[in-house]
This record gives sequence, C-alpha cells and structure tokens, in this order.
Amino acid sequence: MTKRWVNKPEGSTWGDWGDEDELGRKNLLTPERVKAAAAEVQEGLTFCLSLPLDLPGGNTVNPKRHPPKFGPVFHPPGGENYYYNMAWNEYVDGNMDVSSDECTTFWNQYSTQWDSFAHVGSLFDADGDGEPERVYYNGFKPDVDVLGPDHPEGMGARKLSVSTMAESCMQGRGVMLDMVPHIGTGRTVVGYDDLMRMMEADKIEVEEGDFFLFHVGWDDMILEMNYNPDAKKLHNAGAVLNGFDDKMLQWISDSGVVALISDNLAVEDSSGLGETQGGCSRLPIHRHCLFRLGVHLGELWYLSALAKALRERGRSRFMLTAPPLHLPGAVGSPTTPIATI
Ligand code: UVW
Repeated sequence: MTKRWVNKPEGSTWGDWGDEDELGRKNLLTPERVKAAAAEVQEGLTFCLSLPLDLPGGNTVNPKRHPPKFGPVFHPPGGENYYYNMAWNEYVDGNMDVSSDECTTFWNQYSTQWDSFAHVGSLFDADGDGEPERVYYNGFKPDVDVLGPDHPEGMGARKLSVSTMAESCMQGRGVMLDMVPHIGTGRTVVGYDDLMRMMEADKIEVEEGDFFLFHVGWDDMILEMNYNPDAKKLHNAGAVLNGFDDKMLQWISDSGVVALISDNLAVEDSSGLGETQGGCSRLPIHRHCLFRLGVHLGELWYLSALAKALRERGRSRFMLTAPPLHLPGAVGSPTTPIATI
C-alpha cells in the first residue's frame, strides 16, 4: 500500500517509479536514449515546432481559451509613463538608452502547448472506500496537491505541474508520422488498424522512450486562415485518434512512448462521450495517458515543415527539444519546441 492510494487504475503505471513519482513514462527517457536522439542529428537543420502563440486567433475554436493579452508596465512604479519605447533621457540627462517591458496574460492551453498530468484526472476510487473521488496521476489529489482558485494558499498545481516537466528537460527522440499523404486533411477518426497501416507503409518504428508525433494538416489550415479561424471547418478537418478503440489504448501502453503530439486540437476525437476504461468519458486518450500511464500530450504544434523535410529525406526520426515554461503551478504550458535533423 502506498501513501496516496489503495487501488490503482487497471493497466496504469502508478507506483512503477515510486510513491512520489511525477514524471510517469518520462522515466523511460534514459541518458542512453537522449544520446540516441542526438545521434539523429545528421545535417544540423533546425525546425521551430510552434505556431505563433497568438494563433489560431480569436476564441471560436475553443470559446474558453483566448489569445495572449499584452499589458503595459509603468515607470516609475505607480507612475503614468508606459515603460515601452521609453527614452531614459527623460529621467537622466544624456542617457541614450531606449527600452521596453510588458506584461502578458496567457491562456496556457490556447496555442502550441503541453498538457501536464494535472490537466486531466478522473473520478476513481483510489482510497478504497467504495466511492470514486477526484484524483490525478499516481494518486495526487485536488485540494491537497492541485489547489483550486478558492484555496487559502492560492491556486495552482503543487504537484504534477509543467514546472516538473521543465525540470526533467523534455528532450529526446521524436518520431513523426505524416498522416496527410495517406488520408488527406479531411476529418478521419484513426483507429489502431489505420495507424498501423500508415506506420508500416512508411516503415516507422516507435521505441520505448520516444516522443510520437503525427501531422494532420491543422497547422497549415490555421496559418492559412490568418487569425480568422473557421471553427466549423477546422472541427471537421484533420485526423484525430480514436480513443474508444481499445487496441489504440493498448498500443499506447505497449509502445512505451513518453508523449503523443499533434498539430490538431486535442490529439483525439473529443466530439462525444463514450464507454471506456470501465466508465464513460469524452477524452479517453487524455484519461489513459495523463491519468493512467503518465504520458504527456502536445497539441496544436506546428509540424508541417518538419514533416515535409523528413519525407523528402525518407526519414521519420529526429532530436526533439521541447521545454514547457518553468512555471510553478501551471497545469498546461505554451511551448516553442525545436526539432533538429
Ligand atoms: C481539454 O479540453 C480537457 O483539454 P485539451 O486542450 O488537452 O484537449
């Protein structure tokens, strides 16, 4: 019996790396595997895998998430002068410096992002009292480890936050499947058999400790929509994984991947509730990955240019460096990942 739970979810990794573990399958990314990732660097070409963080634009794609908002900083504190394009000779004769600061309000899950394990938990009877309670990966709890806005100590994830991901250094081997040449950019709910067919056709092998990325074409659509996203079109476009396919969930378990990453909105089809894992959920892959296995999800990444470059070279592997913000308390984070081939 561990400190936090009596029951662990079936097929979960809870406790595999200790009672206090917050890294999940990131534990599989050993120094040897980071060296193997570095060995994928053959030409020294780098790719930015982030959209501009103020895309998709507006809030129609996900009404609860808004673009970043810039705000002013004042100099002196409490004064009226914006500290922006500010000439210091106003204060000190002869000072030729000009400088700017700002303050930014971020909806952390608006654009290219990482999900921490504190982003999605589940109702589950971890304490063995016969009643399901709210719980996160490895038995971490709301109000104790993930504090809500009303908590006297202030809101934020004290455990499982993106800060922990940042400290663990999100770097390793990326493996890319470009789904677009196989199935186009229409909405396709991809099950295990479809995934295997595409991977076999492209001779893609995923190993324990890899980051698995799949490109569906949302990134180019968002860029083409140029800050006026057509939400209806987007929600009917691009591949999404079928989380209600048990074989898909089993593949995620067996593959040993540390993260699933896509340029789509949620990695999986999130359009409706369904039966999964002994109950019902709208986000079965989120539950399986973030709650059961300790596998991170990356969403709305910019994968198009890298996918093209890899395809032209007949390659699928590269080195990925993708730190989230080292921001204590956050359950999700913008990221500006770099792929090197
Ligand atoms: C939810 O909407 C819960 O999350 P995500 O952005 O990870 O799809």
